[in-house]
Amino acid sequence: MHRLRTTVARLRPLTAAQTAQSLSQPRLLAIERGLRTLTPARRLNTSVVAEPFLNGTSSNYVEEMYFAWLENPRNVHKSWDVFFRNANAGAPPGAAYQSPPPLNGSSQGLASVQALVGAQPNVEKLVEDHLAVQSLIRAYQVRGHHVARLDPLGITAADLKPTPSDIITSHNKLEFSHYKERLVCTTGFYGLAESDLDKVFRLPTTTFIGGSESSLPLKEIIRRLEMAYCQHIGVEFMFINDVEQCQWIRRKFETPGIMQFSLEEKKTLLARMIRSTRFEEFLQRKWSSEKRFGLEGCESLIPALKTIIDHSSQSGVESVILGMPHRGRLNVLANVIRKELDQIFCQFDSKLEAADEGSGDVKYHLGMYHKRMNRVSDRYITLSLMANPSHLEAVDPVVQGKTKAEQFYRGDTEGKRVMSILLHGDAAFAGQGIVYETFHLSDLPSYTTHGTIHVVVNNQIGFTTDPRMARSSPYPTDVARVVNAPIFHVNADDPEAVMYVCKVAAEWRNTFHKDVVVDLVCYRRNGHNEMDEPMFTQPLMYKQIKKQKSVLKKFAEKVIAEGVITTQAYEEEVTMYDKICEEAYTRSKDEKILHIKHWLDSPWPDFFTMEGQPRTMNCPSTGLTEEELGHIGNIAASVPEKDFTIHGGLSRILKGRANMVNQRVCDWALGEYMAFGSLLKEGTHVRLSGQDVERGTFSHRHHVLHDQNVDKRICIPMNYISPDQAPYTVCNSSLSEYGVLGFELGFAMASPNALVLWEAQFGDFHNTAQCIIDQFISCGQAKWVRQNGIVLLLPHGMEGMGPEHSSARPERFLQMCNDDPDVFPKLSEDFAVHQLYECNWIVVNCSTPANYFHVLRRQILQPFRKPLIVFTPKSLLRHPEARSSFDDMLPGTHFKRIIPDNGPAAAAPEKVKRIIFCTGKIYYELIRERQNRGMDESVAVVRIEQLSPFPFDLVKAETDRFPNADLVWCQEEHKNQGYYDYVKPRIRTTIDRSRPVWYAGRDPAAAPATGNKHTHLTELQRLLDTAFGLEAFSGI
Ligand SMILES: Cc1ncc(C[n+]2csc(CCOP(=O)(O)OP(=O)(O)O)c2C)c(N)n1
Repeated sequence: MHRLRTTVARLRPLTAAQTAQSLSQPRLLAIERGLRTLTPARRLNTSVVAEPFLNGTSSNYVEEMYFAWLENPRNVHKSWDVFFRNANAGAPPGAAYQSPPPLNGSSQGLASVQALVGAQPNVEKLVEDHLAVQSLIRAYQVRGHHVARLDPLGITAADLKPTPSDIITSHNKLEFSHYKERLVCTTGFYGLAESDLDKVFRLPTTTFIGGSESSLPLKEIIRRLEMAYCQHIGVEFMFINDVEQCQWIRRKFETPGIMQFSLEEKKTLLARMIRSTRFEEFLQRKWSSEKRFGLEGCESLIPALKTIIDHSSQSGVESVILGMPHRGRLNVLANVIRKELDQIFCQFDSKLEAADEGSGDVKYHLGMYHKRMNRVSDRYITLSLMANPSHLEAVDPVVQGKTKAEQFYRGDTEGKRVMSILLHGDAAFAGQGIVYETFHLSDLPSYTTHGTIHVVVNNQIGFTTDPRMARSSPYPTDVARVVNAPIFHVNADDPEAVMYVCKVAAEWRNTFHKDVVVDLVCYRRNGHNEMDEPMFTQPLMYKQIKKQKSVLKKFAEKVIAEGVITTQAYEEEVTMYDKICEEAYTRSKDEKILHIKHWLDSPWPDFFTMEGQPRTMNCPSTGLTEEELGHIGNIAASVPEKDFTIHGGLSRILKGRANMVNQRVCDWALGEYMAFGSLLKEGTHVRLSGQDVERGTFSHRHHVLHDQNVDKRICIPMNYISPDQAPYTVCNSSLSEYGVLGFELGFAMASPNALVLWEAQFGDFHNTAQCIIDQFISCGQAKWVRQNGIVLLLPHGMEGMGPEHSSARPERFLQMCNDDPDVFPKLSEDFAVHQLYECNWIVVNCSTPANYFHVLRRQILQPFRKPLIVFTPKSLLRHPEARSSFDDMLPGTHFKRIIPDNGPAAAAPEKVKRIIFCTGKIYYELIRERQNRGMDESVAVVRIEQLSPFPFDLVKAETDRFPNADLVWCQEEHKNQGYYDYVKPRIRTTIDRSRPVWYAGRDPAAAPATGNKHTHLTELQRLLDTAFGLEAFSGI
């Protein structure tokens, strides 16, 4: 198309002599992307130059045509194509030329010419034209969204790219007079001519534009395609590799007259637009200098969400879980979730005191849970908006996890009753990797929520950054293409189009149970927040925005003109809503205190008292009977089916387990089995998720047995413990930490009666999920008064494996603990449980399988929920000494916060010269070294198993027991890492600073461990020398 235009533009008169000269020489031909030399392979036959219609002025034109034809026969009109073909085929003078087909579409003239070159004219042309029409239809389906009028401001092509050349490119050309121009463009690509406009073409089965008709004139085909794909909706779906799904979408957008609304629907839409718009205006009037991240410029978000919810409720959805960023959040709370307006307004009152403990959070981060009647479906529906941090998109996997859990507990295996909706900003959707990680969970069996509806508030700016600086993809939504999610772009200034795509999105999810994206292309009327001046950075955009009529105004004018509502009725509706806001404002003045509890997104009503307190402050024994231990142990060692062939190596491992059960001992994996198995038997769901957790990174767990002869035939013995047990879920996850940990956190949020564990492959990999740890796990309760019992299993230990794979960074977790290092707490009988209740999370490093077993069980048997961080061992998994007797797991036994030294040192405590406090695996190195040095009586080694909350009471008991001993903290980690900075001030507070606390461990370092095995061993020996060198600290 462009090529042809260029050629014609260069048309200029030449003399006959010049013409002759130019024809006989190679010439330069300017082509689109630069200048290149072209020597025509074929020469214009001299006899043709003698054609009667050629003369001095037209020959240059002919020449241009000829070169264009040589480049591509489609560059020229069909009649020229035939002419040059005939001429080159040796047609005699005068015979090559045939007059072009008449504009009325008759192809007679052309047919006779084609006969000359031996073709079957009608058939060939017919086939070509039909193929061209098919290509044209397909081009609209594939690329119509490029030219749809998506931007309400009309200042940018929403996808940032120039208009494609293979479809009709002008949206305002639905009148016949414009067809000519478009067909000139189209001709180059498809070979269709203006004369074809009235020709009737058979429609392929891949289009629904015909409605009940199977053929249409080309003119009508184009008109209908433009209506379907190039108006205010841009549909991106042709990348989906499923014919049925593509057909479904085509039917939804192509069927003539499909986008129609009843009078009632239009009235509801208007009412929703009024609420959305007037809510923001009310806030602006009352609190003009408060940040609220208003929705102005995308007011149609509210009817969009309500449409999705209405249609989902009609199809049987009972619970919708939403996650969203700051933009328009208060509006969503007010007009979608239907939080009481006075509760929202009183959040603006800076004088109100907080009723709840903890930090609380700003109003545009709080969550909400609400069950209400849906007026459209006449069914109850629960809506919850998850609380979230400022970190954009971090809530995405959390929403997915909570949704999955709700589906799981309701037995909703297909996602028909519970669904999620995620809202996004355009910059965040494109920029944040967690979006991608979350998409990749969407189709995994243990993580799918059977389709999420994503709604992007695409205001074409991120804070002050333009899209062209914010992303490299054409659309902000391109990330969704990886999971074959259809993407519906829509001009948010057209509320009817918005409503329609939202209806289709809800139907899509209900039909295919797959993700779908609604991209609301809109603008932001104010700055990033209400205080910001957008003209500093986007002057032209904001000049345009200032001129932009509000969407409510435009829509109201439209429906009033259509007679849907009178001006008076419209104004009354507006006044009525303003009055609702005013009355709520007056009521909000009566509020005396702020209750964050009223903003809970995941209440656990049966778990707590009415006041939200634990029902008891006791934690029963976490031990099991001998019989239970034996039974679970036998299951752990068994292969349940006769004809199930397991790997020989695994048979040996299982036999080893059976031997342990006979000997009444547990290794680490068996201790874990006992904990999980017993909880399941007691009715608690257990879910273990993470990379390669089914087998265990260190090949110690083997919770899923694989038949060696039958593909995908597996057995999970843990699910055969007892007929009425709770189900066990163990699932290898995608290779994501941020996404999967967020997901499990969300899963744990749904119910307190589940042990949900996430295991890092190696502990240090948790840092790619740092946002979930920092923003949700460590402080979630403080900010949002909601508890969570998630367990993090973080393999940790210096095994000479290099800087990576060694440290789970205990120092980071300990640094975020909220217990005061300088205050010795008031002791009481139930001190241990109170301490747990007060803390923000529990950090343990167990040295025995029994203690690991107890701490996992305590997680469920304690009367409240706290996150639990467990530094788990690697070499201890198989260490012969790191085994526990069943005696340590029987009824009456508990988790040991510290394990005192009960060896020879304890027999004569006054003779003990040193207490070495330590945690985790270094204990085994210390006791071996102590034995080698014959110092069992002079040095006591005390294990602190629960680092946080710090066992002040028990540490005090140990320091009191050995009054003549000096105190050493020993760790294998570097001094600026590990536990030292956390334990040292707490031990000093415990002993009232009466003795120094010495350090035996590696020197400070930047990396967590050395990459050199020899250095590793030297460092280890040096720290052991220090720990047992009784003179090591004298004179310091
Ligand atoms: C992870 C993260 N990085 C940076 C920020 C700071 N920030 C807050 S809003 C914003 C712009 C977001 O733009 P967009 O996603 O388009 O949403 P909009 O505010 O335009 O609705 C940024 C960068 C943040 N909140 N979270």
